[in-house]
Amino acid sequence: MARIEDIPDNNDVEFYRSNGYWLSPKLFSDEELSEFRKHHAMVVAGEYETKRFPLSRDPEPGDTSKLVQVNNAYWTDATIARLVLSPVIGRIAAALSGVRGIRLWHDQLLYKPPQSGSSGAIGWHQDLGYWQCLDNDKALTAWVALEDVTEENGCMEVVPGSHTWGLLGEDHFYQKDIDHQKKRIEQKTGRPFTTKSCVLPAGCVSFHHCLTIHGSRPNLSNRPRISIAIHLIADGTRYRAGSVSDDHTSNTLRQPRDGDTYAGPYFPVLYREGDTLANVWMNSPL
Ligand SMILES: O=C(O)CCC(=O)C(=O)O
Repeated sequence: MARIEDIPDNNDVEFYRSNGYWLSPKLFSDEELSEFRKHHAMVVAGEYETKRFPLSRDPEPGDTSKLVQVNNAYWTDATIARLVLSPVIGRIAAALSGVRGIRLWHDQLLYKPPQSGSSGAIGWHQDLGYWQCLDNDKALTAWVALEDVTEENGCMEVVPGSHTWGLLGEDHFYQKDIDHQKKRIEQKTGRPFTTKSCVLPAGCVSFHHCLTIHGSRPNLSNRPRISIAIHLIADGTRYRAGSVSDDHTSNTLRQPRDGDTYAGPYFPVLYREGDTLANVWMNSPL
């Protein structure tokens, strides 16, 4: 088994660059996973350990009848913060996207209820469609499976290679009829839309490029799908004013001016080239 320091290797990086996604081996121990699941459940229930609220959430605590999304859940809970700011995830993300440092853009804790019906589906989209305020396309997402994620419980699906198709303007996170949407994108691009299911054992992480088309189907199982998406940007990424994403919630944290770098405590560093594990944490004030 590869040592964690040797992940990703050159083949993994090559795979990510050609396909726009990559699935990691298990990065977290069973003990860590059990802690993460406990704190994930607390956040879903609205029990905020730090007494701080997340940046946003939908629906409010108490309602788990549909997909629950909590943005910047790491503000609310120290254990979730340890996961979201994981230097290992930062180092892997930097290697895959070929950058020298990685900052958090925002996190998104997800709970897809059992037997979700179509309310658990996530429409096909490219993340950059929502992040057009970023001045580059080096952003990526680390999606952490806290339980085994399968086709039955509505794993994420990606369209390999679609990160090279450009920005399509077809972003419908809340679209529930994803097969209809798929046909429309096929007609628009004239390209075959083949998907790959990101089936992940608990503790594994999928990484996807911000232009990779992805979405997911309902949870057909009797257990919730438990995960967290960690959205990441290259250190040095700047705000590009005047795009349709000016109102992205991360821009409401401060009033950026065109060309401002996303930096400071709202966009903590997960990893910088040359960091040791000890000083990564020094660089990551909450
Ligand atoms: O959780 C899913 O099925 C999709 C998540 C997603 O859209 C993302 O992480 O960017």
